[in-house]
Amino acid sequence: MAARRTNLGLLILLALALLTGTVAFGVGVPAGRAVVIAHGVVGAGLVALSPWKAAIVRRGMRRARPGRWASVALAALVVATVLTGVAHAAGWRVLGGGVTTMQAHVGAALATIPLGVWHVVARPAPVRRTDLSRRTALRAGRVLGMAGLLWGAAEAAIQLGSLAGRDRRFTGSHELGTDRPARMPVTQWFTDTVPQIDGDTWSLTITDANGSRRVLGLQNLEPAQRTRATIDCTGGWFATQDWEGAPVRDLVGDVGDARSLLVVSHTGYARRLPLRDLDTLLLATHVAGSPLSPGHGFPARLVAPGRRGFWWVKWVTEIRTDPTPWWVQPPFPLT
Ligand code: HEM
Ligand code: HEM
Ligand SMILES: Nc1nc2c(c(=O)[nH]1)N[C@H]1C(S)=C(S)[C@@H](COP(=O)(O)O)O[C@H]1N2
Ligand SMILES: [Mo]
Repeated sequence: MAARRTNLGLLILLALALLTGTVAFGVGVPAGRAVVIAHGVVGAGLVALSPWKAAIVRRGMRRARPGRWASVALAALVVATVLTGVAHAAGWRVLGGGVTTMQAHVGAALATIPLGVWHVVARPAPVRRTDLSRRTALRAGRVLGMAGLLWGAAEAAIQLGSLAGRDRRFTGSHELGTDRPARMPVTQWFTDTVPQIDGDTWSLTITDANGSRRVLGLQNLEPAQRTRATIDCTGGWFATQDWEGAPVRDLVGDVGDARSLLVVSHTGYARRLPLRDLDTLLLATHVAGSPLSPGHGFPARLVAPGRRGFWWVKWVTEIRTDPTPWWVQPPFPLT
């Protein structure tokens, strides 16, 4: 295979890996499984192209151009990304030092972006008209076929070898602490720390579509509904629990023409949810029959079935119904 075409193939695969990986992070319902599988196949495609790239690398290293060590650093990061991806899939949930394998995977993947951009600018592989040929299509098909086989072989090894990763969810996450909330990790997105909140003085402010406000205390929140739902953290674990609390529908009052629900934490952390979720949302005060622990959101946290963990706002102090569309926010939290 021509070097230029190999490099173009790598460029496409790298871009697709970053894209599908990011989308996989948003997956909360089984239909998203396709994206997660596609992500694995794209990663395998990089591995499938590596014998051809190895020849390019040898030639490039002999030329000894300035910046070649930056290319080597890029290679190290891509290898680390693939290895942590496969390790996570196989069941190696925690890498060490409090860092999950999935966190390391995403960290290494994001670090490839600046080096990758530099590499492509410094060592371009221009696209030619003749690249749009039957031959290229056949070769691309062959690489995809190899990638599929590689991915299938890895998945078969995980299943047949009975590795810990065999029971992972459609998001790739591993089960941890189902029906035993005390075994569930206490997880913050980036910067939050667990606040100590006094249940007697805590209050919840609810603003409806007309702007009228109500303030509730913990004694006003009847655990009237039980919902069995799965929290699935992008850190790579999930747990299914019986959550009890107040249906958010019963709390918010008049929704009028509102489009979203802003749920704000005592810590300032917040997510905006589409109003169509209203009937499934629960403001939980209890889990598995006991009040929430401080780490898991005492006195009240959002339960958002079908959504990834970062939507499950802990230590809720405010719920606001308003006309802003839910997507007017960063796709992932920033704090
Ligand atoms: C998985 C992603 C990639 C990795 C890990 C990687 C790594 C490397 C390494 C280690 C070298 C040898 C050192 C050097 O010449 O700087 C190299 C050379 C090179 N790379 Fe990449 N590369 C990747 C993707 C790409 C892409 C996307 C392009 C272009 C679109 C590209 C174009 C080149 C070129 C033209 C050379 C020089 C070959 C020569 O001098 O004969 N590479 N790459
Ligand atoms: C350079 C970019 C990336 C590469 C080469 C890459 C590669 C891989 C590979 C090879 C796997 C193992 C798949 C399997 O064996 O099933 C994997 C898994 C995974 N990656 Fe990535 N990845 C990249 C970026 C990302 C990003 C940016 C994210 C999220 C923001 C992400 C999220 C995931 C997830 C959730 C899994 C688990 C899937 C499963 O267990 O089946 N990846 N990745
Ligand atoms: N206030 C607040 N709520 C939050 C977060 C946070 O950082 N701050 N992290 C979210 C993320 S990423 C996850 S996975 C879940 C984790 O819930 P747990 O700690 O009860 O397991 O809480 C969510 N709610
Ligand atoms: Mo999370």
